[in-house]
Amino acid sequence: MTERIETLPINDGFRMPGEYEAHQSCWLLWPERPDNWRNGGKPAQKVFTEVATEIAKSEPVTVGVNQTQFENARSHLPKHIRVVEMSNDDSWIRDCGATFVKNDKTGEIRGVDWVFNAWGGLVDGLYFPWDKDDQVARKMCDLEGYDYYHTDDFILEGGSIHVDGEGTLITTEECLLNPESGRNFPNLNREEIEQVLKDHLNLQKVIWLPNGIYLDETNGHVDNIACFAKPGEVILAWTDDTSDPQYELSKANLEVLEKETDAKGRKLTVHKIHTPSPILITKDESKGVDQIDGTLPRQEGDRLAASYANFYIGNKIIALPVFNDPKDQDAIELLTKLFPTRKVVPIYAREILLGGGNIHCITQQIPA
Ligand code: KQY
Repeated sequence: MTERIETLPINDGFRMPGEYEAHQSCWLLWPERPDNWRNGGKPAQKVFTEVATEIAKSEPVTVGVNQTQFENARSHLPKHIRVVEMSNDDSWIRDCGATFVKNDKTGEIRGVDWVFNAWGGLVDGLYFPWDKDDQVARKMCDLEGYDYYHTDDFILEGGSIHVDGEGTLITTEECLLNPESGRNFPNLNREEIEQVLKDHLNLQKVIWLPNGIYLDETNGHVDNIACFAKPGEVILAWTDDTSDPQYELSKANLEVLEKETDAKGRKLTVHKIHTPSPILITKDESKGVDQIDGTLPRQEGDRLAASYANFYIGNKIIALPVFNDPKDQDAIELLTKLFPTRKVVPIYAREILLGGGNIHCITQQIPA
């Protein structure tokens, strides 16, 4: 059995690597809940299978699945993908799974098990209960054989942070400093929140973007609006359409990024990745989702939080969500230029988007 460690990663010489550093493997969770995924999760399961299969071409993949779906998941997923029974409330392993840190001197990996409360608990959470999700991080660490740190009362989802691996983290005020989001603020103030992040991920600098993507139900996770392409280079979701509410949100973020320097004192280069045209839930899609008291409803005409920034950086691929939009091609070209050693694999991801997130949100890497 693995052990819970009571010290802090920063004092033990562990840091969170950038996603573009080498991975040992990747984890996903199998989608099924009918009040979030339409038609009993069947269309989403097809896309999750595609994402897992593409990622598995350059790193081992494990998929965690509830007992009742084990046979079904096993029959869909290729043999070389490991399927393990793991109780969960939904399939957002970026958020409920462990964040992994590495000691560069010894090569040792450890997990960080944050408190997960379904994006806001009883205040602003997206479903109840979430106790199975909250155990996922710990179970991943046990199965992989990694000791883990636990934050007793600090709530965090992995999709609300991105690191450059060299001491810098980006996040959003909309999520981490939102007094109505049911997380740590204002019980902890900005400096205290920064300190927990610095202690657990080994950081010297936190960059606060004001906003996430328009109407993101996670309270503006950074992984839907921005990420690092490499140290010193940030990709920012953008639109030139000044009539789109996204314009002001992205502009405010750009102003911060243009003024900021990172932990190493570098000015940041910003690459704009243009959002697709607004994507709305259709009547058919809405009808396919069970309406349950306590779960965020999916209503016809609601705009989805679509963004190309929500991609996964695999060892040899970029798993990129695309939407059959003219901007798909721009995103493919930009990422091909920014990640020259990786193949950009476009995956039609509307079904994941309908569940409230995208490819980055359903994946979690373990560093090599
Ligand atoms: O974007 C994410 N990181 C997760 C989205 C969760 C949506 C739950 N319905």
